[in-house]
Amino acid sequence: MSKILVTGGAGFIGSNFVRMLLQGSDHHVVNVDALTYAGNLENLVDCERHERYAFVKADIADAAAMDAVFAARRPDVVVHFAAESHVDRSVLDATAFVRTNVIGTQVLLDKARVFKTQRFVHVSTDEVYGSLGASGYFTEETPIQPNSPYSASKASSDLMVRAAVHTHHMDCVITRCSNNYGPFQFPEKLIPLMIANAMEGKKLPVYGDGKNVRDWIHVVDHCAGIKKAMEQGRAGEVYNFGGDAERENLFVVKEILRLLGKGEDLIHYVKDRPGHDRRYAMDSSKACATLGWRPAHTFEGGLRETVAWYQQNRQWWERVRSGAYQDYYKQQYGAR
Ligand code: NAD
Ligand code: TDX
Repeated sequence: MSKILVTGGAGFIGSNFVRMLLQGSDHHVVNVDALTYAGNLENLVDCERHERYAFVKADIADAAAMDAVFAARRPDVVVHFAAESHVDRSVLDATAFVRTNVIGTQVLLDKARVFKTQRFVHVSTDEVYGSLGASGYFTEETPIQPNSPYSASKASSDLMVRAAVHTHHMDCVITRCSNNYGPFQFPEKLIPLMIANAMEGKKLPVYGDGKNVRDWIHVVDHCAGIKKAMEQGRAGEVYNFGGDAERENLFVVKEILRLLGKGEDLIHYVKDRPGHDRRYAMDSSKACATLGWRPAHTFEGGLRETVAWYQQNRQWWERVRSGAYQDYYKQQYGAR
């Protein structure tokens, strides 16, 4: 039994990971999250009264606040999810991306070193490798060539983690994963946006020609990989996780419409994203061979399950879209 400090646990992947730890281990979990627009404590309603769970509202880029958290909680392990995560927002303004993703990571590394945290798991992305042509895969040896302000900030944080390993001999592991989908994903990302828009009979905005390719992985498979990397990963190593599910965006959108019984006339081609990466595809063979990990979901099965979740949890995403979810923290924890 360890004390795990999870950053960004009120977000999409972090909340799924917190739930996995509470249900599938005897670890204690401290969730540190600033509750930006992407942080939603309604993602953890079923966990908030768990005896091994605690929530702290704090900003990872605030060194004094992190000092207080580490001094009070003395975590054995940090699993670091907190980030600005949406590429389109980074195109409009990269300031918060540099602050949270780069400075926030450096602050956490500093505190983990001072307070002798045993292990630091840094959750990163395939986007640090840049964009692929029609063939080939990203391996852990692929050079870092980020193209968006988001991926540049994530790559910078990866390099700070690498430096902490080499300079300070810290026990850090970096995970890099492809595009996640599943329950509790904020409806600004492709899959939940398209599901929610289709359910409301709104247009589905497809960027460019819709032929960009992403390698889709169910969030639970990603979380299982992070848990394995946390438990068995070797210090200083990078582990790639992908879903073995490369699909063109247009295919994904049409599949969502089919599952919802809606017509393709809702598809609306819009101006392309500036600097839009064409294709991502992960080679996860290292994680399969050394961690005994593999994705359990097929894309078709995972998408069907996910569409059903958004149908059954309409109130969850309607409260996100209306902004009502932001009142939840005040109601549950008081005005702090
Ligand atoms: P998300 O945007 O849903 O959640 C991010 C969380 O971090 C939110 O709860 C937010 O409140 C919190 N946060 C933001 N700034 C903070 C700060 N300064 N201090 C404390 N908390 C802060 O993101 P996600 O999709 O769950 O992604 C989680 C991590 O996984 C990120 O590091 C992202 O780069 C990485 N990742 C995401 C994907 C994906 O497909 N979503 C794929 C690979 C890697
Ligand atoms: O409205 C849209 N229309 C559209 O065509 C949106 C939001 C997206 N797209 C396209 C852009 C991409 O080719 O769909 C694809 C997926 O877009 P996003 O969901 O924004 O994801 P992406 O940009 O690929 O980045 C995601 O995967 C890697 C996450 O947001 C990152 O946090 C993660 O690191």
